[in-house]
Amino acid sequence: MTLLHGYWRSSAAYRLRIALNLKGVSYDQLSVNLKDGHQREAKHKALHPQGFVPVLNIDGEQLIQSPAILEYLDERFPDPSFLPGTMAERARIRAYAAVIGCDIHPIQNLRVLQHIRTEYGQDGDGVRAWCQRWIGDGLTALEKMADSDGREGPYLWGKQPTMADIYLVPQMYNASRWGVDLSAFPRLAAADETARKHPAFEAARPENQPDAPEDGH
Ligand SMILES: N[C@@H](CCC(=O)N[C@@H](CS)C(=O)NCC(=O)O)C(=O)O
Repeated sequence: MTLLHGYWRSSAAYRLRIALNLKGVSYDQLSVNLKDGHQREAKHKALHPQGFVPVLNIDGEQLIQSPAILEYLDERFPDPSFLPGTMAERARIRAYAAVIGCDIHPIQNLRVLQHIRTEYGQDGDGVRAWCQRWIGDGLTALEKMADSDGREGPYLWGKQPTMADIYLVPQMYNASRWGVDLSAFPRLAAADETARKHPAFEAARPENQPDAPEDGH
């Protein structure tokens, strides 16, 4: 049995839902309520020492860290490939993913935002300004990358979804949540819109998850 320990609004869990759907792997979900702090409970920390989601149980293994899990899934189920093309092209697709996964997402993490509130006295506006600043910075760089690559699309890298889209769509969702003006990123917005219509991405959307609250908050 494949079991995803995640949370409806977690970007990193969202990546894995998209990936599992693209690979046609069926899975059950176990919700770890981040809002109520269940990720910090001993039971969850026994699975993930950082107290994060996602965790994936697959093939009798227990995997953590979405970048590592995405690579595992791509090696285990090679078709369709998340990293098509030459070595240099694959490195470029990984670079798109890394801008989001290494540089944008970690500083929007719940525990970081909570720390900014409690230790640095920021209110909702302060936290929002932080998110907008750093998400905007990262997306500006990504838009420039997409522009200089000049790929035809309709996905971020080409005709099929790749690792770049798996990272992009959850990050764009998160950016909207923080009120980032996405019209400043036309290439990213177009790729995001295309990908969100794909059934694998559609089924992975936060609001379509069993643990999503009815009021969407
Ligand atoms: N690098 C990790 C990051 C995982 C991560 O940041 N998870 C967030 C949700 S998207 C989390 O569990 N946050 C809990 C917290 O900050 O307390 C991965 O990609 O798996």
